[in-house]
Amino acid sequence: MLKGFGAKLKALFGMNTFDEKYFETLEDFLIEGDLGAKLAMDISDEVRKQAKSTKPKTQQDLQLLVKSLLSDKVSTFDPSLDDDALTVFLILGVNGVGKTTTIAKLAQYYQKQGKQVLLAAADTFRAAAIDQLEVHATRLDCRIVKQKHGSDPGSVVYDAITSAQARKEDLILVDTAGRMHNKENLLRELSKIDKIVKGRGIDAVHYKKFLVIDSTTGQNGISQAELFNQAVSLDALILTKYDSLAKGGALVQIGEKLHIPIAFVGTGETYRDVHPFDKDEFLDTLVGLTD
Ligand SMILES: Nc1nc2c(ncn2[C@@H]2O[C@H](COP(=O)(O)OP(=O)(O)O)[C@@H](O)[C@H]2O)c(=O)[nH]1
Ligand SMILES: [Mg+2]
Repeated sequence: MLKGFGAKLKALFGMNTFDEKYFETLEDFLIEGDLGAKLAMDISDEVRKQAKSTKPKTQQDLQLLVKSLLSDKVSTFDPSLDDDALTVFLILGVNGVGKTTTIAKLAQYYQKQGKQVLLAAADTFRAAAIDQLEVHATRLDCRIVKQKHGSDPGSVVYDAITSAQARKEDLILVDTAGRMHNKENLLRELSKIDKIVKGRGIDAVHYKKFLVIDSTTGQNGISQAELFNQAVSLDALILTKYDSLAKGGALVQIGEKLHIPIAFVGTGETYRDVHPFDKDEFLDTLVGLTD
């Protein structure tokens, strides 16, 4: 639990005694905060080293020290769009992480910037998935391209790009099926989609692959990111359900292991609840510098 982790760190920093027990407790808290055993050890060793030389005086000095140690592990993805080119965002992730909801939120986010957004219902595996996206499209007054249940996702993407190009729209948000979560399936489906996107003249700058991760799943998110990143090279992560008992520490691990930047954070179920990732704010919360 993220807030609990920050609060624990705070209490620990409050002890202000730098004995062995102190650093062991710090390490335990970092592990509980989902930073993983190795990273937790590295960080607490580094704090131990630096605490000797710099002698942090206040609780806040120590929080800032941990923050600075975590800071180079996490990076931010700039989600701004080009003014005069069509961009395609492929939204990937296992079932239930929040892909479809995030697509609806992002549609509104970019509509508010004056962008023409098109939704592509490429999760053709479940009929309900197409319906769900259509409900959002209607509510958001956003165009949607869909085919019938069971059709080829690549073909939906082809139709969407062709139609967006004809209408000079700005952004296509592609919903995908969560069942693609084994490497072979993923590779097969995505290489087809890749070919279609490139064949329609969309270059790498305007074609981004996002992995949606449910922040409440902690370590699971890391194995998902590893799997997807092996199959396709991910451009950025979107962290959902950050409003619930989030284990944001896993993000630091993903950042360190895979070097994937974070684009957005989802903080609830309404359309407004999506925000570009704010690294400073994220780290402040993680180490308990904010409440
Ligand atoms: N609290 C909260 N719930 C979310 C968030 N994003 C998605 N959800 C919920 O997670 C569930 C699954 O979302 P959905 O978009 O259908 O997941 P998908 O299977 O990946 O497309 C739904 O009940 C959403 O309302 C979020 O940021 N916060
Ligand atoms: Mg979905």
